[in-house]
Amino acid sequence: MAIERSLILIKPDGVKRQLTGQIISRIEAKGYVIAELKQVSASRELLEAHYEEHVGKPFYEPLVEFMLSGPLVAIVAEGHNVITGFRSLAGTTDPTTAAPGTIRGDLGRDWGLKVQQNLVHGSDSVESSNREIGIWFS
Ligand code: DAT
Ligand code: MG
Repeated sequence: MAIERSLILIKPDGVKRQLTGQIISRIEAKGYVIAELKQVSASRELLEAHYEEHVGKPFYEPLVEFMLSGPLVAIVAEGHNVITGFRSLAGTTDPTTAAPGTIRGDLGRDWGLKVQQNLVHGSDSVESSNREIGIWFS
C-alpha cells in the first residue's frame, strides 16, 4: 500500500496559545514523519482556495477571518493511512465534544465565537490532500 501524505495546519489559535510543540509531538509520537513544515501568514486568496468547499456556509467568512488572524504552521506528514490517522488524533470538529485524548478534545474548547477554533486542520481524503499540499507547498 502506498505511503500517504496529509496536509496538516496548526491554526492561529494553536500558534497563539503556544501549543505548536505539543501538537507536533503528538504527530511524531504516533510515528508519522514530518516531511515539510513552515510557519506562515496565509493570504485571503490562499485561504479561499483551501476552504472552497465551505463557501456560502454561515461560518465561512468568520473561518477565513480567523485563519487570517495570525501565523499558522503548515505541515506535510507522511505514513500509511496518515490521513485517517491524523483525523483520529485531531478528534471531531466540535472541541466541546471531541474525545478526551485527542488534540481538540484535550486542548480545545468553545469560545462562544461564530466559528469553532479547534487548533488543527487535517486533509480528509487523498484527493483533498493532493489539492491542499499543492495550495500550501507549491
Ligand atoms: P474539519 O476541520 O473537522 O474537517 P470542516 O471541514 O467541516 O471540519 O469545517 C472547517 C472548519 O470550520 C472546522 O474546523 C471548524 C469550522 N466549523 C465547521 N463547522 C462549523 C459550525 N457548524 N459552526 C462553527 N464553526 C464550524
Ligand atoms: Mg474539513
